Amino acid sequence: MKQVALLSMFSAIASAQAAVLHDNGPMSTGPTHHLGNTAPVGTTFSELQSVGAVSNTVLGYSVNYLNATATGPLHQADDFTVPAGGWSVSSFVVYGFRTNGSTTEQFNTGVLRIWDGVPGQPGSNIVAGDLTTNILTFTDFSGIYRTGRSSSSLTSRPIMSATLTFPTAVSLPQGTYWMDYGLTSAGNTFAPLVTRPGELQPVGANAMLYTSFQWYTMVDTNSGSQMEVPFQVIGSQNVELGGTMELGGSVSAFAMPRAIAYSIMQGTSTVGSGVITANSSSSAISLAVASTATGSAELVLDGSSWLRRRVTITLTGSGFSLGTISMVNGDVDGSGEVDAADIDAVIADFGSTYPGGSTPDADVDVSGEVDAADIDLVIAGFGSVDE
Ligand SMILES: [Ca+2]
Ligand SMILES: [Ca+2]
Ligand SMILES: [Ca+2]
Repeated sequence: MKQVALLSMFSAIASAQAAVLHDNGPMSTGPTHHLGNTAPVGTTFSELQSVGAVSNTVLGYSVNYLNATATGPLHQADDFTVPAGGWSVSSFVVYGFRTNGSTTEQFNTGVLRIWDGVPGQPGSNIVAGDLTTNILTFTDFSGIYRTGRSSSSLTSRPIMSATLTFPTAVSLPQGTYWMDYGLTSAGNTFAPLVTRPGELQPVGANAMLYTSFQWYTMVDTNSGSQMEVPFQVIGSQNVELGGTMELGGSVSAFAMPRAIAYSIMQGTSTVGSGVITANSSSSAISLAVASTATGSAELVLDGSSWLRRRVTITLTGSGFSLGTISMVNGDVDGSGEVDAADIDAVIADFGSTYPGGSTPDADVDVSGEVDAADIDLVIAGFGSVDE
C-alpha cells in the first residue's frame, strides 16, 4: 500500500514537472510496535516515542479549521527556508488522520496559507493562500498508522496525505516562510507530528498551533517537547540570471525609483517574471527563472519611459550572466515609439518636480525635474520603436 501511495504521489509530481523542494521530516517509526506488534504488510507505524521515563502523549492536534465550538478554528504552522534563486511552489503535501478512519476515505476540504514571517506576529504578512478557498486536489493513504504506546487501536488511525494545490504557482524569493493549513474529513481531523525512533523533540522544533483564536508554540502536553509538522513543498527551484541593466539617458542617482517589468518566455509559456526596481542608470539585476526550463527563450524588458527590449537567450537550468542589457529612453507616453507625442508630454509637464508631480515618466532622465534635458533625450531617441 505504501508503494501505491508513493507511486501516485510521484505521478502527480511528474505531471506538474515539479519536485519535492522541502521535506519537513518523517513520521514512520517502522513496522514493529515497541510491544512487538507488527503493522500490516507494506505499512509502518508512527508510534509516540518514549525516552527513559518520559513519553510523548499527543497523537496529533486538530486541524479542523472550520471548527465552530468555543476553541474556534484550528490549524497549525511550521517554517521552511527558500534558498537563493527562489522557488516556484505548485503545491504542498500535508497530513491528517481521524480516529477510526479508513485507508480509502477522502478529506472533504483543505486550505493553506504562506506567511513571510512567524504567523500572527506584527510585520508578518500572508503572501499566498487563505483559510476559505478549498485547494484540496487529492487524498492518499501514506502507508503509516499513527499509534500510541499501548497495543490497542494500532491500525485505527491511518495517516492520509492531502495534496493542496495553488490555482497558480506561487513564486517565493529567498527567505524564511511559514505555512499553516487546515483539513476537514468525516470526523474531527488531527494532524500527525514529525516522529523518529528514540526522539522526543526534533532538532530545532518550532511548530505552532492556532486554537482559541491565538497562536501557541506546539508542545507535547506530557513531555513538554516542542513539535514539528510533517509536510512537503512541491514545485521547482528557480535559478538566477545576473547582469546589468542600463537605462539609457538617465542620471546615476534617480530622484525616485523606476519599475521595469521582465518576463522570460518560451513560446507562449512564461518561465520567469518579475519587476526590477531601478534606482540608477546602471542596476545589477537578478532575474528568477524556473530551473526546469532549458533551451531557447526570450527575455522581454519593458517599463516607464524606456522602450521594450527583447533579448534571445539560451536557458541551461543553471544561473548565468546576461551581460549588459541597454534600454532606449524617451517613450514618455508608453506608445511603443519615441515621437512628437512624447515631446508634447514633456512640455505639458515642464517645470514639475519629482517626487510629487503628476506625470513621473515626463522626467525622462529621472533627475527630479522636467526640464530641457528631458526634451533633448526625447529628440535623441526620436523614431526609435519597441523591439
Ligand atoms: Ca520547523
Ligand atoms: Ca511615445
Ligand atoms: Ca529631468
